[in-house]
Amino acid sequence: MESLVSALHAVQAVKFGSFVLKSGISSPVYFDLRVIVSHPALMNQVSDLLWKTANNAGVKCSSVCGVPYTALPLATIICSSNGIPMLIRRKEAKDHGTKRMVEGTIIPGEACLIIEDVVTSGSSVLETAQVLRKEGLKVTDAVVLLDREQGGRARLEEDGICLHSVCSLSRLLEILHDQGKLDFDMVENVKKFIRTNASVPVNEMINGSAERLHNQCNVKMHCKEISYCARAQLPATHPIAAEIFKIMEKKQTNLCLAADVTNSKELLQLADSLGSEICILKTHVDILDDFNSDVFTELRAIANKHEFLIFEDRKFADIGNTVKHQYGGGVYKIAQWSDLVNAHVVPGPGVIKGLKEVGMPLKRGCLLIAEMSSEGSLATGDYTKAAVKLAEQHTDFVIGFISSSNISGRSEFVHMTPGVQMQIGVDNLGQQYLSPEEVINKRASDIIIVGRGILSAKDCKEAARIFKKAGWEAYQKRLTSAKN
Ligand code: S5P
Repeated sequence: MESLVSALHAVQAVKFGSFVLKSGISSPVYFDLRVIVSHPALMNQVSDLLWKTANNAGVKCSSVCGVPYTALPLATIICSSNGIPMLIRRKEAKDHGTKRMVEGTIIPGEACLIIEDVVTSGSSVLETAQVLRKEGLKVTDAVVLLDREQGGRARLEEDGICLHSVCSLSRLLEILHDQGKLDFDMVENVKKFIRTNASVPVNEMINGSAERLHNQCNVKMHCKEISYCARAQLPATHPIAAEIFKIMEKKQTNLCLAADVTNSKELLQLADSLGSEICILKTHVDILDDFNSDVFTELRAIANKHEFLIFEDRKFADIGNTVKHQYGGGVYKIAQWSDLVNAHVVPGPGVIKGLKEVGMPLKRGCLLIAEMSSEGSLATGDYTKAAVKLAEQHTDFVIGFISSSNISGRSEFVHMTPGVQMQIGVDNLGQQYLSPEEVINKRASDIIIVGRGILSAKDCKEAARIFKKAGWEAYQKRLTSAKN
């Protein structure tokens, strides 16, 4: 192991210093295991260790398949040296001839072992497993050179795949430290970076500054590579955000209904009839003509029945002491029935601290309004960046943002985007609309908030289904394109 780690370091497959990643973030570590193809002795050593790791774990398989592309040559060496049949997974089906996704002789029912270079979220192993399973093969094990210890193992286990790793990131750091190649500060620095940037792929570097990239495009794309489900398991994810991610994955929906109706009965009817299509129901309690507290007891029961969370869109924007009363008391007693609330950041951290005093004991979460969908909004640029910073300082209560895109690039935060209709447009009061595809796929946000796009439809249930489908398809497209 020591010699392997030393060799990986020597060929710069693992580098330490200061790197600007494709995502715009600055990282103290950079992995590029692709370089090992230029070092035949190292290729043999890695292949040998991968195979030994699988054997030592008692893995039995009839064939081996490498996740394209880096692990392909590793699988080739393993198969050739050990006399094991190999299967090749295509990244895209051939557009002529057999249209096969897997090349080689497939014997349905037989076990195929997956080989991979690095596992982060586990998504690329999972994708290969799905393709192999579709062909009737059994996939129960995967062996990886480096486990970054960022939730991949748990994610794969959920899908019935046991992950065996030659080396973990913490072991690699330990070895390099013992060999005098990394000082203590750098080890701690990398550990901290990996912990707080759980989903950032550190194998895509750009030349240029993070700032420049950020200015070009406000969308931080690195969230794209990992599923809602995997994000639920990240250590930094707040329990409320984890619950949202789990509901989204289970119900296959990233739709939040903006239930902007003025009558309680209508609100409850909507919640019950559309509950199965949504992950969150957003209310404006102060627009109800006939508010009484029983309505929200009933709404909670409906939310439990259909598994969605309730988000009161109160947009708190006062000093801490005032918002505390507004949130916990008054007629509405919002904190008693709403899982989530939101706040403007214009008052500074006090607004979060005030809300926190009421919300934290009740295990509630809060979204910061970092951007708005209305024409001429002042929540842009430095204001938006300041909102992200505030969220980072209050992760025990803040679970994400109201924003037009993925502004934080952090997988543990939820990004919710209002101003969504099937067609781009503007209403007569300056509300600007984007499509689900634009919001979820192109801008890498997580949840679409839809009000009138559903409420003004002749058939609200059908309209909700259309938005649900469009939002989910855009999410799947995003995951797929991130992997290619
Ligand atoms: O910037 C924002 C923030 C929010 S929360 N723009 C918004 O439109 N909203 C809310 O989203 C707004 O209060 C309304 O409840 C919903 C959008 O409704 P629609 O009918 O325009 O889809």
